Amino acid sequence: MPKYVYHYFDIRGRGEPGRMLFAMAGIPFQDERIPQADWPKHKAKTPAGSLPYLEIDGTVLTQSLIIFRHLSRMFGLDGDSILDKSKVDEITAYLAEGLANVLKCYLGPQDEESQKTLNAQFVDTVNKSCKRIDEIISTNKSLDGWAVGKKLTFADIFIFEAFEVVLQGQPNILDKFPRIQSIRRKVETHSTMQKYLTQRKQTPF
Ligand SMILES: N[C@@H](CCC(=O)N[C@@H](CS)C(=O)NCC(=O)O)C(=O)O
Repeated sequence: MPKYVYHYFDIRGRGEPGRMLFAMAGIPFQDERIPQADWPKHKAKTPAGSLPYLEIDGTVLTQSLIIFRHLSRMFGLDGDSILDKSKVDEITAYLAEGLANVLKCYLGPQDEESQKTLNAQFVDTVNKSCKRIDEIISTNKSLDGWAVGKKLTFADIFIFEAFEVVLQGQPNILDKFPRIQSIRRKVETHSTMQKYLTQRKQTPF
């Protein structure tokens, strides 16, 4: 296995699904957590001026979704057939969009007016995303209860983590989506994930 160094802030935020992929696959990696306060002195030295980025034996990958896709492929968590892989990608794209809008609420301007606009934007994106993700899950003919195909993929991991952040702000957002809730419970109670989730560093988001 290559030597992996994963650079992100000391939060779950946009980067956590990468850490969860390593945990699910049982692959060791160096978890570099940059304190927010130190970011200005690090930024110019990073490959893209933003986080996360991943070093693989010294070769750099940027863009969270590309990093997640790479690790999913490496660890066999990207879906079996070509069509399944694309469904995993589709779900991932919706979740990333929703998560980016939630993070704007946490990391963007905190005044009341901006928060109102950002919140409305995030609720709208998440509702649309849930509807489409739910449709994809409902077309899975396998009875194993995962989002795509017969076994756990990155789509399930990301469904768990993205909504973990979303539910903090909108606790009822999944009430109309029992299939999504069921997948989140399956991930949460999966032995490897359960162990990771109880041991991972606790951060506000
Ligand atoms: N499209 C990029 C966006 C990365 C991004 O904006 N990361 C944020 C943290 S979640 C960041 O580095 N912010 C600090 C900055 O841009 O100076 C990705 O998905 O990796």
